[in-house]
Amino acid sequence: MIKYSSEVAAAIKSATPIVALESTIISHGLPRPQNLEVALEVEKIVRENGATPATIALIDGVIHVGLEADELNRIANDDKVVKASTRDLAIIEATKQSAATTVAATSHIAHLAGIKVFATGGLGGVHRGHSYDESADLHALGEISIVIVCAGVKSILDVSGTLERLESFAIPVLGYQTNKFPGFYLTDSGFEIEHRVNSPAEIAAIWANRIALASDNCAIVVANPVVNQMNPELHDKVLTAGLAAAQTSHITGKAVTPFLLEYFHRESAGESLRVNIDIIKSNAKLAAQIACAL
Ligand code: PSU
Ligand code: MN
Repeated sequence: MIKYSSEVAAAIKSATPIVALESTIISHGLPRPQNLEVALEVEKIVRENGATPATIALIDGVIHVGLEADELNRIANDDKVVKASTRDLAIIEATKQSAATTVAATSHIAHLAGIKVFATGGLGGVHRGHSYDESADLHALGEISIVIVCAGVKSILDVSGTLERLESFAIPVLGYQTNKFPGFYLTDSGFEIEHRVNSPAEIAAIWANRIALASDNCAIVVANPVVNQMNPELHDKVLTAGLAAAQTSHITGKAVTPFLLEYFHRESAGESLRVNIDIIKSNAKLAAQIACAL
């Protein structure tokens, strides 16, 4: 049921490290034409750090683990590409649509393919003011054993509520060289994290221990703070206006996150875009290092 790119197929055969990459950030998270440039650059960073990139998506109903150049181009530029969560996968396959996969869906497919490390920008979580709008990312990560490298949860979310839900699902959260939970566009969300790790080797040791102990079968969240953060005043101003705009425009369901990200990129005059690109590049690098250490 899975089509592997030639590069990923070779990596599986030779049992060399692989990093899964999601595709919703390409189709629905970043504007054109930067989205394709960033997707290619991120794959390059994974290679330069000793691992093979496996960008995951569905093309004409077929699950792809690793995309060839024309396929990546399609995910970046075809308006018909939909955003798929885990619940959509069987439907997209049956109806032969093309879809980009969220953190939830990408983790599921990566796990099917035996990939242990995954890089994204920011996790989905609990939305502000809507306790029933909770990303399926959280539920998926509660059930899938994978290391996910992110810059915390997106700052458009209720960060404290999301941290509580991560605790409910018993998902371990590791601060990478920090005890401050990162705030996606911001280096520090204002919340503490108990556990700090300082190297990929330490993460590999934790991974080995949990297997030996059979203690947990869910994801490990590695929270990697962005170095050059967005101006916090600009961030808060755009966020307040964006949340109000989402409400007056009656944006619901899976459109909420893409709407807010696009609002940010437009209203911050590219400042949030710069930071989002930094985030995904830095996370891809760390994910490759972790994949090698595992
Ligand atoms: N990180 C980014 N940009 C994104 C996403 C993550 O920097 O666009 C995507 C991921 O695919 C994540 C999704 O799973 O946003 C969350 O969507 P929702 O809130 O609808 O679950
Ligand atoms: Mn939602």
